[in-house]
Amino acid sequence: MTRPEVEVVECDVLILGGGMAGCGAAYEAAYWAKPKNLKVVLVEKGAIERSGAVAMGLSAINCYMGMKWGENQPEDFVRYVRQDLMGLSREDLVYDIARNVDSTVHMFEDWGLPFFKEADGRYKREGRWQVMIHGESYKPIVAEAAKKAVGEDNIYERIFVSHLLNDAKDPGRIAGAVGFSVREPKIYVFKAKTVISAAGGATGVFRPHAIGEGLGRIWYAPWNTGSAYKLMIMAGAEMSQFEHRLVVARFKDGYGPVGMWFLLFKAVLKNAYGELVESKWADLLKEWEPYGSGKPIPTPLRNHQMLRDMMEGKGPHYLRTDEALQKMFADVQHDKKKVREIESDAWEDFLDMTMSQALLWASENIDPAKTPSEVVLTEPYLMGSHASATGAWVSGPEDIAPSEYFWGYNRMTTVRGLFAAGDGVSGSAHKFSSGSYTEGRSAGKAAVAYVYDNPDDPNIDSDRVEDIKNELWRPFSVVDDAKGTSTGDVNPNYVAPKQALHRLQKIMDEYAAGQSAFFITNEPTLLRGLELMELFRQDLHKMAAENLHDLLRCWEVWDRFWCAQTHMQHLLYRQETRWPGYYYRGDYPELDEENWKCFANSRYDAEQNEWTMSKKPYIQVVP
Ligand code: SFD
Ligand code: AMP
Repeated sequence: MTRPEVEVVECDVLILGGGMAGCGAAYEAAYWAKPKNLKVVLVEKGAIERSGAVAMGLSAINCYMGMKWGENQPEDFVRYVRQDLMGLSREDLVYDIARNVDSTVHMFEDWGLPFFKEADGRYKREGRWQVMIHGESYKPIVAEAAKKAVGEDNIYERIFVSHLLNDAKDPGRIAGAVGFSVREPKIYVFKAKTVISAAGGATGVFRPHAIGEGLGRIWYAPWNTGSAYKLMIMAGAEMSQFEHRLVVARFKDGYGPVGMWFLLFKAVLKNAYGELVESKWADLLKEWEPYGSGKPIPTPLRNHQMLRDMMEGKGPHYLRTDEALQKMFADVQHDKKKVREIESDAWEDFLDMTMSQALLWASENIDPAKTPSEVVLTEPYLMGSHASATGAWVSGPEDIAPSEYFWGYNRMTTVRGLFAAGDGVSGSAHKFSSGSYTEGRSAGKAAVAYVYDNPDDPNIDSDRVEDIKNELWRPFSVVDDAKGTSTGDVNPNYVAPKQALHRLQKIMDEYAAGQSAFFITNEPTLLRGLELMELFRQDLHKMAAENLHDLLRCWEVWDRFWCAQTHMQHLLYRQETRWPGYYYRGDYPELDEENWKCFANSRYDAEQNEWTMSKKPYIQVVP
């Protein structure tokens, strides 16, 4: 590969990732930036019209209060999230999203997103927090608004951001980022007064169910590789709840979501012998008080019940779509038109969001009204926007954050001028697409305020940039140096990115509580896993790229590697099992409210290659 050309881009606000949070940040930052003519730039590895977790579309907006209809208040939502997360949430952040999310959703409707409506004009509810949309074009609608807000010239697409730049004179402050084009040999150096990390959660860290040709058929977006986290970890930002992860029940092999089936269609989960999993294992919940008896049953505890049933050998487990739909048909007296509508909603759920599930049903001759469908638990994902809370430790909003959670600007990390949003922020689960966008808006507004208060130019260390350039292109020189020693993928002198990915997924699956280990680990297992990770790291410098696509894959492996390392450090640190069904510490199998009802935080020191772990208090904000 030829040596890359370098382009330097200077701006005030730099947004990394044009997904839900990134588009929200762009929309809001552009508004507040106008009075002083500040420049807002957004960088995206794909094309924002169809990038990120919402690329395929969605069939519901899972975070909407409905305050104008008196449906819910922000306080209700905080209590719900607290219960689902088994006690541990940053209630200031959750409240902040809840109080603003409705206005975001109303904007989406103004921009043309079609909603299912009730006769009185309300959004049709799937569940208490979820509203139904015809959402195949959700992402193009949201992206268009972001483009209009910041101007197309300020959107840099097909650029993979790989490094953050700390200020040369003040390393505790952010100065910009570096990325490379996935279309031409070109490196971009972005010099910025403030940066918002909104580059999504991490999939592919653990070995999934489908391997080989099916490798990418997972539930969460396969192209989200944990960049939001890796960038912040390497820049020295404090991370929180990085031991947390999401493991969810999904339709087997197609990975279609189950929410609409549980909540709207009232389908139930039964084992192969017709036993109702939830009631059969109701007593299990008593071991997890005070959360076990709360409502709803926390997502990890629902998993825990299913896992116990699996270990008793009672699978396969089925979501009884057949029973649920037949009951609904009977309720409408088998009126043909109404039956058709119910069937069409059921199929649209997948056609809007996870087409593979609809295709799988068609190819397996499954009519959901006649045949139940298998459900499995996924491999773990690292993300902060679903029933999960992995991410950066950020400052809360000044009017509600307790002093322990406040250091100046809403959603600013512990690195000055570096903000996070969406999957990137920890402790504020259940924000989903609408909450992530809302959080992006908050971060965008606060980032502009930061620039108003800190107008001085950042200082870029040119030696550091030179080092990064060489590091980025290393996978090409590895191939050049190894030319002629062998052919194809198998070469004694290098590792193909896919081989590296498989090796990472195997270590994580076996040592860090993956699905084949039934989500169990302990200290000796984790320590052995960390040894293997260290050996793996040495080999990773031998990753090889023949073209720009390979280069992208190499750097995606590095993202996942750093997420994996940090995840393991956190698993090791928290000496309890707080979220059974997500993971179990075999050596600390119980909840320990006295010692561990707190946040576990980490900071990585890249120069020393050391993690510093600490506890941060949980403070109840909402009674
Ligand atoms: O029910 C770089 N989600 C759902 N949310 C809902 O509100 N309703 C639903 O129905 C949802 N369902 C669902 C969902 C997701 C998926 C995949 C399915 C079903 C199949 C969750 C939301 O989508 C999710 O919470 C938000 O999208 C999170 O927002 P954000 O902004 O944190 O992540 P993103 O949208 O994926 O955007 C990240 C962007 O960063 C880019 N990127 N750019 C530059 N350089 C790099 N190195 C980069 N790395 C990544 C990405 O390309 C992307 O654009 S249900 O099943 O839960
Ligand atoms: P999912 O389709 O599983 O991603 O879930 C969509 C929404 O429904 C999320 O807000 C989930 O928390 C919620 N949900 C899914 N299954 C259940 C369930 N069995 N009980 C309560 N809430 C659920």
